[in-house]
Amino acid sequence: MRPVVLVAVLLSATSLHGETGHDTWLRYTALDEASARQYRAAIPSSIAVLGGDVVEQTAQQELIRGIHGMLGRTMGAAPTSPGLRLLPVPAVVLGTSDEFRRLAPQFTIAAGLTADAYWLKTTRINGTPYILIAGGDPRGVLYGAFGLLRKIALGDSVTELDDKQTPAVPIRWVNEWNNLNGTIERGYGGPSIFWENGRAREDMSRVREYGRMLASIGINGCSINNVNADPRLLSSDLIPQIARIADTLRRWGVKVAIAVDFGSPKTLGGLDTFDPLDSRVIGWWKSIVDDIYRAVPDFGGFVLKADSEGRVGPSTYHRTHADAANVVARALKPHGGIIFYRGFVYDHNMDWENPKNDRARAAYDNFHDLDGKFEDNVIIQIKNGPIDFQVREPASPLFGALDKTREAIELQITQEYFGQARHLVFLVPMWKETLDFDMQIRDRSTPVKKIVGAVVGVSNVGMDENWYGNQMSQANLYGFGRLAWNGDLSSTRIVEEWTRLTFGADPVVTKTIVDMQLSSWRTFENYTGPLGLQTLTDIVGNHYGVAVEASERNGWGQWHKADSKGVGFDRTAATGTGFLGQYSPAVMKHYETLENCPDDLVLFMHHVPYTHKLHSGKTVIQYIYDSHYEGAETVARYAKEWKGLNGRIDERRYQEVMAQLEYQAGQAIVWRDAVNNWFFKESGIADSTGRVGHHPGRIEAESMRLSGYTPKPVTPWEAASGAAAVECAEAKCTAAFNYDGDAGRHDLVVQYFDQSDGVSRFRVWVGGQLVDEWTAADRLPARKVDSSSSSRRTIRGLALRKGDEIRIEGIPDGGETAALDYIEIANAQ
Ligand code: GCW
Repeated sequence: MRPVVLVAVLLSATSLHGETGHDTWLRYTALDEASARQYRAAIPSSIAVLGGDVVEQTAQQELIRGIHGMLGRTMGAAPTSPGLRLLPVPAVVLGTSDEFRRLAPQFTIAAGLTADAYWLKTTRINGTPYILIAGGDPRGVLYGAFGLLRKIALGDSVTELDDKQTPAVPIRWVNEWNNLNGTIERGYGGPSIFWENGRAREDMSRVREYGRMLASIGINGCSINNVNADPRLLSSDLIPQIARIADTLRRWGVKVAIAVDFGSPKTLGGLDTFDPLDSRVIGWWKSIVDDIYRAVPDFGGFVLKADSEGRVGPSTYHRTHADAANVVARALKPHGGIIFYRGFVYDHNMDWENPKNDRARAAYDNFHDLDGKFEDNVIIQIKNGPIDFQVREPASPLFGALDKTREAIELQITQEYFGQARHLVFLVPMWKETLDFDMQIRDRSTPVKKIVGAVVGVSNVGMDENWYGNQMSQANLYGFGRLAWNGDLSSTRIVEEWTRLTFGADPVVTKTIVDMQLSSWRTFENYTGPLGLQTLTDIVGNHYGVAVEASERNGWGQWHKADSKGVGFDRTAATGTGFLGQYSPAVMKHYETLENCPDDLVLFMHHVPYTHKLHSGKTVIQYIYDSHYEGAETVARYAKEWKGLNGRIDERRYQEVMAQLEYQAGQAIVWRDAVNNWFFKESGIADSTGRVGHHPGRIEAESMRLSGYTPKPVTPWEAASGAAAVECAEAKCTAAFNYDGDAGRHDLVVQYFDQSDGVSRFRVWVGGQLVDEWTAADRLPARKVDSSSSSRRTIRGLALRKGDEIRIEGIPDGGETAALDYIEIANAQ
């Protein structure tokens, strides 16, 4: 019989980071004394762990840390008899169900605890109280410890526990698109926590902390490099580096995986081929996989992006995706490894003039015929929608097309097409729509969440103290983990949990943040691409700012097909690309006719005239105008509401989110004007309420008295008001005009451009008096003068008199031209 393991009480150092966002939802801040007293009465002060597994040890340490933080109590090791059996003293007891049976048979453990599942149970034996944390395996024990700590942090009762939690799917992984040089593809929170200068970082502390975050939400695997994979990952030099990362994450129950390049047998292995049916290639994969498992015995497996966006794949040898997946799968299988083969395969050189071409069809067209041909350790990893993480898409039809093949859903936590962590967008409500999307296979209710056996999220955290570059974006990782564990949790519940764990129990704070987060997806959609138009961003560039036509007339296939007469993509089976025919008949019927098709996706599925009336009764064009105004107004409201939290939230996080929301409010106006002006010009149909193209109080920089500044057209034209900006090519330039409105207090908005290749300075004078100055030093993803660099500065409560001269001085720097778009003057708010 194995003895009860005694572990020295380890108190982790209290966080040195304060409230920077670094501690995420795992702050364990002290509860108020009354609550702490109640919990101290309910929770025994001794702790025992039955197993010696490192993950169980982590569970114990985490409990000690959390209880100390929240209740101010230092837990001690439970006393044992000379045979190291538990003495009848109140205790929190941790172990797997198997360990309980063998080592502590006095406790009856719930039946059927599967891998990763846990059971929290209060019990008494001869009057002695215990809290049991039983797991189906060591990982379950760790998840149980986090589960108990979450209850305490949320103020839930722990006096009568009988809570059994089983994850909905066994595989819950994150992918990190990190490059060996430390950059991250589509990462917005700073450089990689894993890699630096071609090697694993010396200091693994952020990796360890990330492992803890992942474990706390039930994530059990992490792929640590970009799916646009560098073949060097598999080199003998790098495998020990992978092992170091795996060693760090192991104690958190997180398996390490890597993304591989399909051409590796040739580029790295020195073969003259990477044909998956060639015996030398088969042998190469086997031997490389054996090498990895020697270094990392619990290695998770591979992610493979092949024949997509320039990556090589089986098509080079006229082989199928099944051939490609299987050669790798067979090498992994003896070790228990899996391969995620990405369903994100499409031709990015499609002929846009052929009306039948449709990127949305690609995943289904590439994979459905291969159903049943994959090894059983192959999982097809399918993006939530058929295009690419757009602001709104239907569920990918491929989910419903693979009866005999394992499937994973891929969600994107990093906000590539969602404002890149500069905009607040809570993605859980959108993910839930996909998970609940009913594929109606053979006329039976078949929601996507019942089809998939794995949930994968593209996370892309970085070295920034708050991990994502935006405090609020952490809610997406938290929500991802919670949903992967249980797809039935409501968005409200998830975001309430997150908010209270992250910002504390103040109900005003909770309500404000929860309302904001829950409405944020719709808000973002409203000012970017409503009605299924998709994110109207720079598709061929940074995927950030607005560029309505960037998606058109190129091979990438993110087309919305707007012209002077109408807009939208006919994907019907009857007259369009036939995409809708890839769904079951019941789903197809729902979208195939304009009568049935919901407004939210109408332009994704149909091409209609601008005057087409939606179910809401509005015309398409008026809806586009209205939603953009509504979206921009809602963000302005968020900023106002956040102001109301001043003093209720620690200063640093308050200020950071305030600045972010104010920026977003300005950016939403850039989007609003660009999209509306573009559709107005194209359709020639006026806004029925007269807002589009009319901006009272706006003075274009090009119309001011310029000294040094020169007017320049902006591309695309809709990215700047009046299609132009003024740029400064001298040491210093000014733009001035005389105010001719009413006297009184006013807010003055300066719309300027903050390019990434310089730090310009601006100064504003009114009537010869300096009223504001700032530097354009933000980290925006644009070297150009365009919508991505467009920024706004608001000078509030200025006293203005008729005739006052308002003068802006710009001092350029580096490649940045201190460019100005316009000034807007409105009554003070
Ligand atoms: O959304 C697109 C991104 C690419 C990414 C690709 C993919 C890693 O713009 O940066 O490449 O998806 O998912 O493979």
